[in-house]
Amino acid sequence: MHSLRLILGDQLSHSISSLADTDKSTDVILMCEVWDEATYVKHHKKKIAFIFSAMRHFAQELRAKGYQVHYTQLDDVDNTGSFSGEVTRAIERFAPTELIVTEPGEYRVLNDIKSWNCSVPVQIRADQRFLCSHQGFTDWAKGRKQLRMEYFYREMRKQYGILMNGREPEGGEWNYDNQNRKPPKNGLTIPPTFSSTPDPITQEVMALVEKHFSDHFGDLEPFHFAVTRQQALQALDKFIQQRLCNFGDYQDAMIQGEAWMYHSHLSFYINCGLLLPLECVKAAEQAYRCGNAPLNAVEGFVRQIIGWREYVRGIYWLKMPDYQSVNVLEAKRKLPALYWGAKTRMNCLSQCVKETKQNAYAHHIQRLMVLGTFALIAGLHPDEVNEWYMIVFADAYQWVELPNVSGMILFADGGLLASKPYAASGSYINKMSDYCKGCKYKVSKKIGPDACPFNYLYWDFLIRNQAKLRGNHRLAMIYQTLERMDKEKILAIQNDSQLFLRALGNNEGV
Ligand code: FAD
Ligand code: DLZ
Ligand code: SF4
Repeated sequence: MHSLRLILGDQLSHSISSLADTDKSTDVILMCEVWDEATYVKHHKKKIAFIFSAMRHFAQELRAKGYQVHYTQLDDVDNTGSFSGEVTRAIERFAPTELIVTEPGEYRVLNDIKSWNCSVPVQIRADQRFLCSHQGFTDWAKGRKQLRMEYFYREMRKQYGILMNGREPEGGEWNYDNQNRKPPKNGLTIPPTFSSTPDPITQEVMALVEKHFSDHFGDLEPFHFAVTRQQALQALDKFIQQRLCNFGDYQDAMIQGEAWMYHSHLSFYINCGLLLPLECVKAAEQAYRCGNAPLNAVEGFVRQIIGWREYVRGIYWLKMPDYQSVNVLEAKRKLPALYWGAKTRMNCLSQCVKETKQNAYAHHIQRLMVLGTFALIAGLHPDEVNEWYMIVFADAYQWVELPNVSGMILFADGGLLASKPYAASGSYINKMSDYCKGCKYKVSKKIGPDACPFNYLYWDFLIRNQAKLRGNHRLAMIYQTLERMDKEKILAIQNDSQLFLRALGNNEGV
């Protein structure tokens, strides 16, 4: 009895369940770069280079540990271009008695695997890198009217004993956001993010990406992501030592030209398996226990990982496949060219898209409150927005991207994930960033040709969706304000919005 073990590009963990109990003398590990995965959406060039380089380094590490690894490179002449094709070829070549794989992160790939007409039995193992199993999440969700992240998060804290003082949360509170989220102040010194120099493996992959994917969005160079576990551990250490202490305070802040702020920039590594979520959380807790980072920062970071990250994955598997077609607000608009870097006078969007193109990264508030809020209030179709988010970020996999986009930013699930839409006028961006200072539009103006488009689109969104949102008790005060607004102002808002959205739709440059 010997097995073939398939390891996917986001399963690069030595502790992955598909590697457990491998007999190194008989079993074969299969890894493959396939055209289908690189092009089912046209991923950012940096994302493809990152995944391929990390895969090749991982294969090298496995070989050094004595595993027999069969690795298909993208331009190998026999490469069939799909997982099923590569698995079929490997089965013919190695004649295993069984195929073993850890469940894929995405529904699309799981469906694909289940449809394979394999000549050997396929064993699909649970992905134990996540802290909450599918069954665990289903049990938690069962019978609840609302699936609020905050309550799920508390369960995770208790279950894993993270930041706990016996049965009580460390410091007496579960959440310290009232101390977080300060606007940016002048003179902050932000430590640079982790940076590595491309080695020959990465250089080879970069040449491959340039050759085959030059028409994909994004800058390939400079490339400085970690591509091995050892480098990813250095990136984690750098965050813990240099940025964690300010993570909470400036979590929501945006500064012109500062793409990385005090965020961790670890999602790429956690999502592809180079880092494990629990080890990141424990490293942060350790920093707190040693007095090297304040509780508000550490709790905030822990919540993102064992709270939000696990929660969105739970929602994804609970609600797929229907979740990928939700569109409760019936948004219809196509994605405008400015998301691909077309010139816009809106400085906030221009900055966030520019940084995304350079880095295959934008931090959470840029994704949520600039790129996301605009997509919501401009009424962009969820399919268009989901595809864009899948393409442009190096950490994007559907299990995490879809709930954040359709649930968190677009309210397309009708409030399953967020209790109200994250719609906002320009004043939020003005409070949390210095973008408005360099903008052609005036954030203080509500209507007129030089008024900030977020200002009138915000009200227009509420007016357009009144029938669906009026009953949301968290929007009650806003709708009362709208009811008191004089008719002329409402007409001016609608008129400006129409003109703006028409120009946006025609890609006329707004
Ligand atoms: P930090 O701010 O340092 O946070 C620490 C970690 O917490 C992250 O590395 C990540 O693992 C986790 N995390 C934080 N927020 C979330 C969240 N909302 N959902 C899940 N995990 C979270 N994250 C992805 O990993 N892939 C995506 O494709 C993705 N798409 C997003 C789309 C939208 C519209 C929004 C609003 C958020 C999205 N996020 C996504 C969540 C979040 O923005 C990123 O995880 C984060 O910006 C990554 O940067 P970081 O590692 O510096 O995170
Ligand atoms: C993101 C990605 C890309 C671009 N290419 C590959 C690939 O060629 N081979 C591979 O095994 N994985 C790749 N990945 C990651 C997969 O998309 C990821 O494993 C699935 O989405 C998980 O469901
Ligand atoms: Fe963005 Fe409006 Fe500020 Fe310009 S004025 S940067 S469009 S929020």
